[in-house]
Amino acid sequence: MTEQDDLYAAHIDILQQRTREAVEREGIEGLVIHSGQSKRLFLDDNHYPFKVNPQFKAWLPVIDNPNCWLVVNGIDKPKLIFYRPLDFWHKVPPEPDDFWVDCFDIVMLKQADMVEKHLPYDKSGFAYVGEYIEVAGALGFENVNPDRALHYLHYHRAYKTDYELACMREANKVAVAGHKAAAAAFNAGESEFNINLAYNAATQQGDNDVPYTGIVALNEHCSILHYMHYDTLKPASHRSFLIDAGANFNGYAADITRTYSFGKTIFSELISQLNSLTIELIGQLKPGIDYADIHRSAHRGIANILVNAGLVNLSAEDCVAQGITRTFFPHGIGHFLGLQVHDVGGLIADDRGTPNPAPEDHPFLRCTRTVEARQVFTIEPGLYFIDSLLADLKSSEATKYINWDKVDQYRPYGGIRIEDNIIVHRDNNENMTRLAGLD
Ligand SMILES: [Mn+2]
Repeated sequence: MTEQDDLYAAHIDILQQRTREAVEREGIEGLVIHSGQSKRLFLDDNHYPFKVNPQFKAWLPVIDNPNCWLVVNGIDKPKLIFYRPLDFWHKVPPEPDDFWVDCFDIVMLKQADMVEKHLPYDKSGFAYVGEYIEVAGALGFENVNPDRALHYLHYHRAYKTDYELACMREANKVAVAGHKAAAAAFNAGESEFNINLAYNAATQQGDNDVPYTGIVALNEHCSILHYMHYDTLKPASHRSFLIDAGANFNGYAADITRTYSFGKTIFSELISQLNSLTIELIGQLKPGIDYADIHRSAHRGIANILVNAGLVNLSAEDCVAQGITRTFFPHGIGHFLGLQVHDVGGLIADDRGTPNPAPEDHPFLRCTRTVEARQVFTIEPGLYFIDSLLADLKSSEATKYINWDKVDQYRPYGGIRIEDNIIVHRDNNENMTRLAGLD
């Protein structure tokens, strides 16, 4: 057995225990987990890129194969129904022969609509877990995506197994190679489109392979939080570059952001201060604290930077109290990371799914959990010059505290975000992004 085999076998043991508890709470015998289906475009014969059910890829690193099924009850060896059609039009997945195969009883499925004979005969004891409710109905499942079981699985998914942590370290290494190539392309004066190509080439992952659409923004575009356009034209000058881009390893995500200045400018000093804040906030992560406290702490840090840069004529404390930091930092400080880039379970208080929503004054925060060992977070403070939010600030009472000439000097740079991926251990934090060699 290799180390990977050991880690993976232990991962499956933990999923089995969680499944056992989830099905007992639901009062059923087991779960039937559907990988998904290929979705056709309206009035067309082409298909959308396939995105696997995360509950399926939690079990095995098969992320590109629709019409597969898992039958699990937490006791018996999991049964995998593996789709392998006779098809000369498309690439057929190879016969399973990877490190994970020994953990499953595998049966092959040649035709998607012939799955019935491989599923439990009496469906009343099983719940369907997947997106295709009409398929579940046609197969005779009455219990679909049961809340109690899913809440239990989602809550506990926050505690990553050693196998999952190993996958996430690898995803960070792949993404870091992409970030380095992208920074070089920016310094060479490339367009957003070509910078993205450089990222894809270095990661060997295409736009449909990465866990989310990468943000590759030059100059003012850095102020658009979810800028998902790749401009093919080079701008007249390169001032700033924000890249929020990840990578996928065995179905697990990396989610990294960096911001660069072209040469030494007033903006590079701001980047360096935000970088220090990122490191400081990561240092505050530890078991027992409330993740939302890191978010509040980030607002104090942003206030300090705004005051030091002469953007706001107030004490840092008053800057936060007046709500001014929310103009410059309008998103959450981070989120769980794992099988999904914004991993589930961040806004529930317990494994029954009791809601624990974001605080009213910080509605975009994606995690309110108590920080514990084995959780993986992003920490991603930002500082932006967003025209619409600045206009609101200008027309508010607080306008008198703002040094608008200074604000205008920074607007052409757009904004900054710096995001690392952190494993919280009992005694220390592991910054996977920095350890993979990205400053
Ligand atoms: Mn993120």
